[in-house]
Amino acid sequence: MFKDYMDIKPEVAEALSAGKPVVALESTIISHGMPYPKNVETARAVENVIRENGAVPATIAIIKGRIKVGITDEELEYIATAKNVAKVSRRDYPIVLSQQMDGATTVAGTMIAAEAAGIRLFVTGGIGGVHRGAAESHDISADLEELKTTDVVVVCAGVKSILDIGGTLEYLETAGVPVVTYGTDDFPAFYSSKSGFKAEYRFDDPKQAAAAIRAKYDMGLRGGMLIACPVPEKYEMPFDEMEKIIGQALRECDEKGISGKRITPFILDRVKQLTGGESLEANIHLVLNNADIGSKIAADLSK
Ligand code: PSU
Ligand code: MN
Repeated sequence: MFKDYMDIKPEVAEALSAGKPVVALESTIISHGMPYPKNVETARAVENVIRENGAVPATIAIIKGRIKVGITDEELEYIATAKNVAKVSRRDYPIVLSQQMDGATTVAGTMIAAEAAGIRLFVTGGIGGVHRGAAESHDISADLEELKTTDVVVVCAGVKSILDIGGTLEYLETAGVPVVTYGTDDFPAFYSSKSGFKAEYRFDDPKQAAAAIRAKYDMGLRGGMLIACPVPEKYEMPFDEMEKIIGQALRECDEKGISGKRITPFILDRVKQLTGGESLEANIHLVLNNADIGSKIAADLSK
């Protein structure tokens, strides 16, 4: 059974059985998405924001073949610094678990474990999506398929323009995933608050979000929900400037023949270099903001 592979941290297990709010967090953002030690500092700060709002954080990662739902500070340090940490999406689980490997879970990987643990809401930075040129490369993140089937709400800062944002929104529509912006009509583009696309629906407070999530569960509708929060204005980066930088990083990616699951980490790192670290600051603050909003929604949901 699934739970034979999973260790739920006592604090998380207690909160779940008492019906207290719990917020899941992913670990790919720690191991593959940000450099050390900013990754560890950010992960800690995110957990603190969630606690301040009365919820319990559950960062999900795989350590020596065990799925950890909620990690200790030592485990966080380990996953942030260990060599050969696999990036774990749905297809990676059977091998990583059976071979006792270390793994960092993506959005898809985290949703799978969160659902199994009974956690309904998950906070991250950005999700994977339909890549530019996907008609030829077929590069569409497994995150989208997961949102179609797995019952976990994902709070993010929209979709980065390293992806085909319009294509990603079309895919989510086909998959039957509710996409809702938070406090804005504009669908955010991760580093920027506007992408040029609008979402069909918006929430303006945690209560509205929790009510919609409750309705989804009450109806027994399978699949996730995507709540997109704009990066705080102070840390926002101009969309056009980011388009140029991302374009360059994508060309380099092509020239170097980087493919598959290595694309996203490569681009994130190059964008960080090309913006002189500014994109990393935006990334950190948008995750903190999502954690604030997500944990308030989780708190309302557990009422
Ligand atoms: N976007 C980010 N930071 C990240 C990721 C995406 O800004 O760390 C990670 C997430 O874990 C996401 C994954 O689920 O990349 C998507 O990878 P792929 O495109 O290979 O499915
Ligand atoms: Mn891909």
